[in-house]
Amino acid sequence: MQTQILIDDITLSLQADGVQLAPDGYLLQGDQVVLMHPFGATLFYRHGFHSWSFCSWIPLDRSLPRPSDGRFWPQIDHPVQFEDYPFVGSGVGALQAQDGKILLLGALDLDTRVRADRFTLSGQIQRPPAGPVGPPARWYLAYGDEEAVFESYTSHLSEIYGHGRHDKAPRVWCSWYSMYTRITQEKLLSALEDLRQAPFEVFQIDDGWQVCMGDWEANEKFAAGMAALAEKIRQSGFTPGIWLAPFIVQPKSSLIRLHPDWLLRDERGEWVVAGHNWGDVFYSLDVTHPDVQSWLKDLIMKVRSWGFSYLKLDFLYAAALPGLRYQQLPDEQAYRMGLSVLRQAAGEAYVLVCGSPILASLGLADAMRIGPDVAPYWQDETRSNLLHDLTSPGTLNAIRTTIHRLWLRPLLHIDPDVVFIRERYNLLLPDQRQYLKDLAYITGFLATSDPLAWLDDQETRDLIQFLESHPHIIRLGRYLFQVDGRTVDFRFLEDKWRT
Ligand code: 9PG
Repeated sequence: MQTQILIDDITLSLQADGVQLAPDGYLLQGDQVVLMHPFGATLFYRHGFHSWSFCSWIPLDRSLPRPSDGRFWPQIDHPVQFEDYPFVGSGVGALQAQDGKILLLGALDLDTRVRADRFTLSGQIQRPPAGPVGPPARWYLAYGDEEAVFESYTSHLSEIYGHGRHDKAPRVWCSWYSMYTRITQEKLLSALEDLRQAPFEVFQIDDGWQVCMGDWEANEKFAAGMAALAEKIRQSGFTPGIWLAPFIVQPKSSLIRLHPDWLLRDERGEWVVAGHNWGDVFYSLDVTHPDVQSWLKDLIMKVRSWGFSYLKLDFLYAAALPGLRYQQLPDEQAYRMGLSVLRQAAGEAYVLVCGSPILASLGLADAMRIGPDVAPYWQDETRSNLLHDLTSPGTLNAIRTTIHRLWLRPLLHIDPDVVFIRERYNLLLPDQRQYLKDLAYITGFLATSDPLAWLDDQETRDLIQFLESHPHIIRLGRYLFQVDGRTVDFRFLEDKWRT
């Protein structure tokens, strides 16, 4: 039906199957809802598919080139979102009015997209090609102050999906942003020994311990096995944490050889490429397959039995790529089914999801990475600027997407990625390092990868002070904060995607 609604001081024409007044806006129903808006070529809030995907306010009258290296597309955004790139987002989208208020259209169902142009703001749900047709998709529509509108949206989401279980995020030492895949048992034990008195809760082993994606056993660099290492971490007073990418498989894995029928396939019957990394392609598991589900459950139980109770689950978007599945579910519903299996097997363990679809992970994760990877440099010229990949590792890309996802905070712990205290092996300027620290305070999630051996005495004191202070945060605007009375200004993010 076509109807008109009055919202604050604006009249909107809209098309939907149902419209219902709610205390803080409207609830709409419809697999497709379309609103005519009066704002013209204003700013559009573009919300990327998963943790790393580009998220920002962007002007509707200026296009942004699509990332040009197609090999990376699967790990950049949902394939459908390259069609109207960048004026399409996952789950939620918004437009800015002349006076700074915003008009938000937020899905309450999964597999939804929000698109905009200078005349319309619209939402669509993706239905499986031949699956059963369910009730029409549900949407929340609101207009007003940006923070208030996003907050009402999160309260609707939390009613449907639930929220995280822990009050305070743990402070985490993570091996990635110093040692990368070059970790060894010896290096980690020595970093652990140095950190003995440092105020962290979690010591997390990242990528590099496993045989390969799919074969989740200790490799030859971890001769004593992962249980022995977890025990050492526990004895040092930390919660043992570990990285896994449970939904992806590498061509060289024995898993692929043993179970070629467990992989997600396209219409031609070929395995869906989920991205390029580690010098090769990688594929996705079909997480709706019952045998895959029991394998996933066993994997998590195994890692827990080794003694790990903080799990960083990465590259999760792979299970939400389009493909033919054992059960014909829409992409994000299929993903959520897989994540539920992991969540259940994880029991009381703390689950941080990364590279993960956003709405589809709510209620199942304790924490979520909400931006791409930081790096010990500001911007990677080649991949970010020349190839237009705004998810490529780099501090500017990470800060941009993270700042635009702070609204998720009431729903779970939000992880902005690590801070760098070190000056060694680091191209970030002091100001740039400070932005990361302030962002950590703003999100409430504090982590680093710096080994103490890389820090001088002053830097070690800085790290401890960083971990032990609890500054008072006031948000003054979209890009403006006060951290213990000091103004922190992220306005360099306005309109800035290339430098
Ligand atoms: C381990 C890392 C770290 C990191 C994760 C994730 O597009 N890419 O090629 C790409 C590679 C790695 C990556 C993100 C994107 O990082 O976010 O914290 O755990 O994996 O491999």
